Amino acid sequence: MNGDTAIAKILKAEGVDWLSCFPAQSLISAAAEQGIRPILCRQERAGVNFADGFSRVNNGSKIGVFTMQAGPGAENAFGGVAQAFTDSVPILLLPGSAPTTASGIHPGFQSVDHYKGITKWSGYVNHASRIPDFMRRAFTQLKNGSKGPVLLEIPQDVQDQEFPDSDFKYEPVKVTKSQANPDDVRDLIKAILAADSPVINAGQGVLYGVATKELIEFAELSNIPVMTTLAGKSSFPENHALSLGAGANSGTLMVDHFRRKSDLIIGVGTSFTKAPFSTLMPKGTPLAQITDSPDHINKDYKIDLGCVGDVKLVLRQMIEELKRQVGDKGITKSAGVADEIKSVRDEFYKEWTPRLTSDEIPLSPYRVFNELASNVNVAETIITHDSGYPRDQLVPFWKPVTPWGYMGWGKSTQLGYGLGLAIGAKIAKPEKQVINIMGDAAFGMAGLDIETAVRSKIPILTVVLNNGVMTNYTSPRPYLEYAAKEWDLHKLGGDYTKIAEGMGAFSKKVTTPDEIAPAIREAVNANKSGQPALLEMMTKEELNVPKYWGK
Ligand SMILES: Cc1ncc(C[n+]2csc(CCOP(=O)(O)OP(=O)(O)O)c2C)c(N)n1
Ligand SMILES: [Mg+2]
Repeated sequence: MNGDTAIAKILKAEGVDWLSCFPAQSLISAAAEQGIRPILCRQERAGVNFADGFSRVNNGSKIGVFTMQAGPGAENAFGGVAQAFTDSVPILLLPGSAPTTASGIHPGFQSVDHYKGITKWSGYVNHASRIPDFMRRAFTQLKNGSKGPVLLEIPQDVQDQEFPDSDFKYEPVKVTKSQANPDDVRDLIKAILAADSPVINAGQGVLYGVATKELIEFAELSNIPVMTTLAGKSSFPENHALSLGAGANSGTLMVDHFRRKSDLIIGVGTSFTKAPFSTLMPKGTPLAQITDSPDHINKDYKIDLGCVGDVKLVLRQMIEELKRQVGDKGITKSAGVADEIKSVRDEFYKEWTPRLTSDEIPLSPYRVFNELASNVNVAETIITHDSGYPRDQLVPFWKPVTPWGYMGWGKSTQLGYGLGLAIGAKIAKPEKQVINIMGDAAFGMAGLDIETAVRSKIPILTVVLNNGVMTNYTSPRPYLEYAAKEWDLHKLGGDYTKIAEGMGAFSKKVTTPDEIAPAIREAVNANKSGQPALLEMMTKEELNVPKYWGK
């Protein structure tokens, strides 16, 4: 067999049943011959984003794969891979490469070198018979330990190279997991019992570790309120009495109230990464951390108590240890905590309900989100934001109740990423209503891949908040202040309803509040009939976001 067939057979063996791609790349046909559906994107960054969204909502148990040509294809995918790297998403990248006889010479783009800084692991395959070994290494990196993109650079002559069928042996990689040191778990539980106001901060490790059930059990047993990180949003149901919602750049008053008074913050499945879109932990509050990677401990914060192991297994250990120390009924001392959360939540909604129910024209983005939540089945929805104000405004108010009901992202936050994520999520979970919310600048970066969704019958709903500007890029923020005054540099134009229609999507422009709900219902029906949809909400530039920290 040749190299391409070997790769395709291995992908199939690893459970890959579709391939995100852009030609010229001979692997695409070879994969299709093995029954792997190719989905062709309009540009490589988006193609990488499809693979990314797919891996996410599959908890990394199924891997999104992207393949592209040598040179421009490999170069143009860079942004998507960088974003997946910052968010630690396991995806497999298979760029083409110059023939082995021409590699390593300017101006050839040597992916294995250039991608080194934004992949968890990368390899260069110089002989077709080595493909099974390299693919085994790649899938081992993808499935085990901390997550991240993995790249295998395979030159065209190696893709074409024949080798004996008898040299082809491949068994899918098994996932290996470990528990934490029992002494660490004992000390953690002792510290939790000694604390007056502990708070759990749940990260995306809970989602990837499929540990929501265990997290709920532990939170209930210990009566500890749960906030999530941005990437961890939806790892704990936000309709639960112990839920505080998410803390990102913006977040809820409940997160602020409890993080301020906490005397122990327990990070579960989080790297505790300091980033512009994560909530800073209060200075001086002791931190405990449960993570599958020792590299996370003491990375950005001093960690007082660490437990390294698979999050689900460690939570089980914690449940057992808590019962051992206090009995099967758990803790009763902080019985009033749910009431306290409720009263802060009431205060939070008292402050924001006028915006969530606003009749303003142009529309308030908050009203749009509120109408969305009332007109879709939240439990059967996967939603994601885009960068800019759509993220900061959606995160505090969308209340996911199932794992991956919200795809939170953004260590880096590339405009337009949410559209590709939504497409990947819909490929993974066709039965779900998948929605991406994007600003008008974000649309400009990625909007043409709606045509991919149409052509490939991936019916997602895109909501564009068209406020005609990049919010807050003029005064009081300094980025464009003078340039905006002189040149209107923050203003954008475009009729996104017409553009979407031109790509074959259902589309509608919404200008008044009473039109929002019927338009959502029409769009959802279009999705149900297999057609992607775009709703262009004519919104105002809304500067207010719930952000209590830093005040
Ligand atoms: C690729 C990329 N370039 C620049 C930025 C910085 N950035 C963040 S939000 C934003 C403007 C977003 O405007 P829009 O999409 O219209 O959303 P709005 O905030 O107006 O609702 C910019 C330029 C980015 N996130 N990504
Ligand atoms: Mg805008």
